[in-house]
Order: sequence, then structure tokens, then C-alpha cells
Amino acid sequence: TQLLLHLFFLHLHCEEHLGHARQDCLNRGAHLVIIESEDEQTFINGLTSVSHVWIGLTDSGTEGTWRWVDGTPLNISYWRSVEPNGGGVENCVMVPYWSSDQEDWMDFGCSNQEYWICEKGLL
Ligand SMILES: [Ca+2]
Ligand SMILES: [Ca+2]
Repeated sequence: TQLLLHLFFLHLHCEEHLGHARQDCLNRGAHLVIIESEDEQTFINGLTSVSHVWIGLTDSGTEGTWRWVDGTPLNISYWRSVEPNGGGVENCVMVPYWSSDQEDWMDFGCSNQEYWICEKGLL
């Protein structure tokens, strides 16, 4: 599947806020993970042994308008039922380790320190 054409880097040793995470991915020629398929959501959601992870989705540009870090608009989404609920104080999105629900995205404050996943397309 398309998932196999992507490399994922998971950062296990340090926790950083989203600005640092974003830059770290760029330094690796990658970007924060963009979830474009059910397979990708399932894969990332399956990383239950780690803490929350940042994904590359934000509404920091325009409140309430969610965009991926590469600028593409949000097409398929996997929000938890009450999310997003943070308004202007929660502009980043993480996948929590404590939930195995397929729909478990939560908007969260960008300055919180979490693990993150970089993604690099191989084609
Ligand atoms: Ca917001
Ligand atoms: Ca929230």
C-alpha cells in the first residue's frame, strides 16, 4: 500500500514542543506526519507504547481551519467525538497513547511537549 512508500521516524528519547518537532523533521528532509489514509491512521494509532504524538496538523493560520504542514487542507479526519474543542488556545493536534479508538485526534496546546513523528516519502 501507499503506507509502505513512507519512512517514519519516531522520536523516543526527548519530548519537544511542536515548533521544534517541525524543524527537526525538516532537518531530516521530512515533515511532520500527514495522515492521508485509513492505513496511516491505523499505523500511527497503533503506536500505543509511547506517549502522545504530534501530527502535522494545525489551525494556527486561521482558527478553525485545519491544514497539514505542507499546506494541504484537511480531507479525511479522525477527531475524537468532542474534539476539536480548544479554540484559539489549542492549535496543534496529537494522537493520545491511551486511546485505541480509530477516531482519536485531539487539538492541544502547541507549547506542550510531546513526542512526534516525521514522515518521508520515498518516491
Ligand atoms: Ca484552534
Ligand atoms: Ca482539545
